[in-house]
Amino acid sequence: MGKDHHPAPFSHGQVADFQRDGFLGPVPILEMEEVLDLRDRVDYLFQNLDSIESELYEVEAAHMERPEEVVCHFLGGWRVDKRLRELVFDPRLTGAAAQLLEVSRLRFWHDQVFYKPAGHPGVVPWHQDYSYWTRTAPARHVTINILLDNADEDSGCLQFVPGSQEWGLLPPVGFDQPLEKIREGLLAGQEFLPRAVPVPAGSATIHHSHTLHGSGPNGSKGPRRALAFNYMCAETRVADDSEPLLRGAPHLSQGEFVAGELFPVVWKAP
Ligand SMILES: O=C(O)CCC(=O)C(=O)O
Repeated sequence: MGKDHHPAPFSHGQVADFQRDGFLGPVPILEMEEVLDLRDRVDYLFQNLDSIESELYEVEAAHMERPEEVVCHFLGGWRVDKRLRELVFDPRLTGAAAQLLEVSRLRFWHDQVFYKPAGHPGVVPWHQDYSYWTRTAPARHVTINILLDNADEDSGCLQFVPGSQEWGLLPPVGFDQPLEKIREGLLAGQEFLPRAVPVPAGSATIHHSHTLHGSGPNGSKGPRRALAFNYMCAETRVADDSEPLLRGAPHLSQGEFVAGELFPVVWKAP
């Protein structure tokens, strides 16, 4: 895509692949100079989690308790870092998400950072994103996961189970659980045949909200850092208002649109 991005960047074939498999990638998104800048910014956030924690939506609690064991994962970096905030609105991301979701208006849900230091044993257990998002409905969400480092199986690149977006909703899995935890509850016919997707720095994978995905430990000599941007259909509503949608977000009642400053519309059909 590079700088000549188009609002609908994918070919019919790529859209068909996404619909069949539930994911697409690698997709080039960022220039290398942007990657270098973002590495510094993400390192800063990672190294200062204690002081910025209150500005974020969430930091993986098990990581804070056992940082040598559990992968580092936090939500809300866009509220702290200017460049992450700009990326939320970047047409290279929003055009891609809107096309794959087939929406005429796209809304931002939240961002995430996944940080695996060199040689770190932490994994991201197999999960479906929407299993953590049922407080928003309908399920029409998509994730763009951009790598800031070259990722392969050795450094714990993402893996996906093609077709699992059709399996219905599986239970949520804690990020401190074993990689294979979800497999305990799979049904006959839910064939678990994962595909690892190596991705160069600056490129992304994009996945459907119900596609099973996970990633192994980082056995490499360098960090494996990823930025995830989660988008949804602009008509998404609050399905459960018993708790704030995200920490610090203003209260929205059940049935209301998930809207407001924290959930901007980021793309509209021309
Ligand atoms: O980067 C990873 O290993 C996990 C990413 C993930 O779960 C996501 O982007 O939804």
